Formats: sequence, structure tokens, C-alpha cells
Amino acid sequence: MDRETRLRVAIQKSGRLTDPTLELLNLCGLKLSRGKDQLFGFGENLPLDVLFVRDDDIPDLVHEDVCELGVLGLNVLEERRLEMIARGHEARFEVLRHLDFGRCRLALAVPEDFEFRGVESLRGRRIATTYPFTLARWLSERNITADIVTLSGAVEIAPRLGRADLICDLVSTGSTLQANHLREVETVLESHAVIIRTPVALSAFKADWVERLMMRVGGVEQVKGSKYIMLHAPRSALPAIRRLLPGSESPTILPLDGADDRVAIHAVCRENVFWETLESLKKAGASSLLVLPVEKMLA
Ligand code: PRT
Ligand code: ZN
Repeated sequence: MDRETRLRVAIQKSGRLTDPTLELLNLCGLKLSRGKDQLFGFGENLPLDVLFVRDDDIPDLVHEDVCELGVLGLNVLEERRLEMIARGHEARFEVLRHLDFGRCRLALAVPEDFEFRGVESLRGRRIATTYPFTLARWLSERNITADIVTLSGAVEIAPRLGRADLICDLVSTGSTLQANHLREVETVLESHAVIIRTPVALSAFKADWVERLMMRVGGVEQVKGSKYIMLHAPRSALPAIRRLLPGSESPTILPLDGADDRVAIHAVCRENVFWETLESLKKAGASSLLVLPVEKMLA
């Protein structure tokens, strides 16, 4: 594989981020062919290949310039960054884009019978987590000394096993906490997926492709939830209708053949268009309403 003319992106091999990341790359126009070992995906139509790895390996792969780009959770990136700093290393990570998936939070959760009265209640307690560096920073910012118990998994059962008084773990819906009789009390870090890049300077060719890819990612993210709406309306109703169109900038107003007092309005709405909106538009005088999905967008 030619390192001069092909970009490498590290993504999660199998986990929560895998499908949304592959979908994003696909929407950016990438066609991948995956070999038998499934660890490497060859970009058939773009100078971009994909390396499938554990998410925990992505920060180092990018930091060491084995891959120019990586897609991972901010939680994993932040933990590794703080670990490197704690060990006296330089941590040169650059986030190129924040993405609209992989949302979760690193949170503190206590057993139901734990009397929590603010962060002071944490002093001297044992907190189980797989994110010791992120938790340590959060505690030190609040001048709290506690005992961090670093585990590699199954954090939520640590209190029941007597290994900790409370936990610090990722939460999305909260149902895992509930199932383990734990109550969320503080947010340590809000997280979502991000794209990071190598700290090493890129050749002009690669830099150009990174920029093009980021433009496409921006376009894909914008399109999510965007709709194209078309309708007919009396000229007199224009101000009212413009107010009702959700998240649209300047709509296109077109004359209608043979009807001087009526116009066609076309607009991109940067939010979903719900039935309620359509009903309000109709009440305001609109007719022939049509809502279409937007496939691609480039500002
Ligand atoms: O094998 P590999 O190391 O690559 O995978 P992994 O097991 O470390 O990661 P994975 O696939 O579980 O998660 C990858 C990333 O998804 C995380 O680093 C986060 O950035 C993000 N993410 C989003 C989550 C969650 N939501 C989430 N809910 N990661 C983990 N969870 C856990 C949570 O800790 C809890 O135990 O899922 C469980 C269910 O959550 P609830 O609150 O919905 O019940
Ligand atoms: Zn992992």
C-alpha cells in the first residue's frame, strides 16, 4: 500500500461506533472492499483505506502516525490524552470534527442507599471505573481526594461485590444503572464520536483529501434531518408561511403559470418537518405540500 498516496483511517472493528462510522464513510462516497482477515478495508474509489481495530488502540495509532485519521469516542481520546500527560509524554491530538453519534456521558452513580449530598460526599470513598485518569482530573478540579479503583470491565457490579462505594461509568439510556440499583448523581464528561488526525504534517496530496473528506462529512451531518419542502401559497400568505418553515434560510419563490396571486415556495429546512407543521402551513393558506429527503449538501 502506498503510504504517500493513500490515507488510512482507524475505526472500531466491532462495537457501538462501527455501524455509524461505516455509514458515515459510505455517505461520504467511500466504497470499501474488505479482505478475509477483515482488519483492512481497501477504498476502491477513493485514496482512503480503513483499519478495523479496538477503539482503545485508535488514539495511539493516530498519534504515532500509523493512521492519518481515526474515529472514536471523546471519552476514549480524553482518557488516553490524560494518561499520556500523567506519564510525562506529549499528547498531540487534534480533533477535526465532532460527530452526531456515539452520544453518552461518563457519570458517577451511587447505590440506592448511598446518601449523596454533593461532591463532598465523595471524599475518601472508593470509586470503581475504567476511566481513572478522567475521573482523577475531575476530582482534583474539585479538590476531592478519593480512592480510585481501576477495573477493566463490569464496573456496575463493583459496589455489590464490596469492591467500591460507587462507580464512574459510561451511561446512555441509564437502564444498566437501573438494573444494578444505581443512581446517577454527577456528569464527569459529555461524550460523542470525533474524528482525530495525526500530529505529523501531511503531504499536499493527503492534506487535500483530508480537507475534501471533512467537507463531505460536514455535508452529511448537515443533511441529517434536513428536508426539502415545496408548496403553493397565495402571495398574501408569504410572511406567515415563511415564519412557519422550520429552520429555513431564504426560500425560493416562483411564479405559478396563470395565477398572479399564487406562488410556489421551495425551501431547505434544517430540521425535520412534522405533520403539525404541514397542518399549520395548510391553515395559513398553503396547498400542494410536498416534503422530500435531502441526499447531499455542499455549502
Ligand atoms: O472492543 P472495543 O474495545 O472496541 O469496544 P468497547 O467495548 O470498548 O466499546 P463499545 O463498543 O461498548 O463502545 C464504544 C464507544 O461507544 C464508547 O467508547 C463510547 O464513546 C460510545 N458509547 C455510547 C457507549 C455507550 N453509548 C454506552 N452506553 N459505550 C458504552 N456504553 C455502555 C455503558 O457503559 C453501559 O454499561 O453500555 C452500557 C449500556 O448503557 P445504558 O446506559 O444505555 O444502559
Ligand atoms: Zn474499548
